[in-house]
Amino acid sequence: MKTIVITGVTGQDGSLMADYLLKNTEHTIIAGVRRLSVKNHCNIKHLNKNPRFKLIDLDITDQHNTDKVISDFKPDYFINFAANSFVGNSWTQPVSHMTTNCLSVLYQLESLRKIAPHCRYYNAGSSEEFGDVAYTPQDENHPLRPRSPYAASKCSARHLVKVYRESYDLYAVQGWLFNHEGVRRGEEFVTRKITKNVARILKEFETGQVIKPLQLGNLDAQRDWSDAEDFVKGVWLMLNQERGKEKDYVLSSNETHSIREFVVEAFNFVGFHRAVSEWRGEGVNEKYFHGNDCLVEINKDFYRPAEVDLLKGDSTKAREELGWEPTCNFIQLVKKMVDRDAGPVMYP
Ligand code: NDP
Ligand code: GDR
Repeated sequence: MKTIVITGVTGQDGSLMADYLLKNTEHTIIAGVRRLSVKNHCNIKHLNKNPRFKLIDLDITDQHNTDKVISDFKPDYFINFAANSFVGNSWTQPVSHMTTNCLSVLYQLESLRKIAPHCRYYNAGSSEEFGDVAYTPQDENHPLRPRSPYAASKCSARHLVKVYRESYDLYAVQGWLFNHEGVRRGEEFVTRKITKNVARILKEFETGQVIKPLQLGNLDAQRDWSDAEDFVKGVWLMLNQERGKEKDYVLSSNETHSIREFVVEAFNFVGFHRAVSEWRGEGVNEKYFHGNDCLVEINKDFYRPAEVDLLKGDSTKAREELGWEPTCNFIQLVKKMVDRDAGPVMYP
């Protein structure tokens, strides 16, 4: 039985990783949470009484706190999912992104090097590191070309992980995970924002209220979306490679879809069928209509100062070398999220 520290456990990936490990291993989870004035433990409240799930205070930007946790528990695995993870916010809080997503990684690596060098370490890397992409699909050899302070912080962390792996023979890896979503996704990310608003608009339509259109930014950005539940398995496989041969891998669906496609499919599932709905207008004046009802409009406040236009991964290596395989495709993912937010009953 091993001891595993997971950070970011109140978020999507950390909570799913805790569920996955509690179900599939006998290990004990030390779950780091930071103190907030109002608790946001909805993703982990079902684990409250599990004797193998122990909550501890861990703000990853506090070096002393990090040292103390690593010293107290001398973990076998340390999985760092905690981050300032919203790209759109990284232009207004760049220092916070760099501190949380990069400097904290350095605290963890330094602490592990000194106190628990046997520990296997994972830091959450991102397809955002590929940025203004040089080629498609993006694989492990793609250059790092960040387009946001968030992406720059993840690239910097990646360099640190590599340096510590090579300098101190630590087992330290950082995957490149393409977008992964699900019913625990935060509501400001575009997929969940869409499915939550589809549910609201359906209700307004059914009850004869005036429909308040969903407001979005750049509809033409393309993303490689997967189910987060598939990805935590991939992370665990990355953490359990043969010692000395550990590598960083891309996890992706190997497909790409635009925000526009996600919108169409999500509305289609609740009965605003694509056959009787249409996009009208151009640029900031573009709108999505179902008959005379406007469902979506553009608000340029959601445009970003610099955009990552196209992400499409190539996870061949992870599939061949780790034996990892995603189980949920794009349409199944949209349906799963719409079903959760709008209910499974299709509007005729
Ligand atoms: P979420 O935004 O859902 O979760 C982020 C977590 O980090 C929350 O639990 C948050 O805690 C915690 N956190 C933030 N700051 C601190 C801090 N100073 N100390 C302790 N905890 C903190 O992110 P995801 O689960 O979606 O992503 C997990 C990781 O994977 C992140 O590093 C993200 O950047 C990366 N990633 C995600 C992808 C995705 O598509 N989901 C793709 C590629 C990479 P609190 O609840 O207190 O705010
Ligand atoms: P992303 O996810 O930036 O890819 O980062 P997000 O869902 O925020 O944006 C995806 C794309 O949608 C466009 N977009 C909008 N985005 C949001 N949030 N809100 C809108 O209204 C909107 N309209 C259009 C964006 O411009 C963008 O092109 C996620 C995070 O989980 C990161 O932590 C992770 O590293 C990457 O995925 C891989």
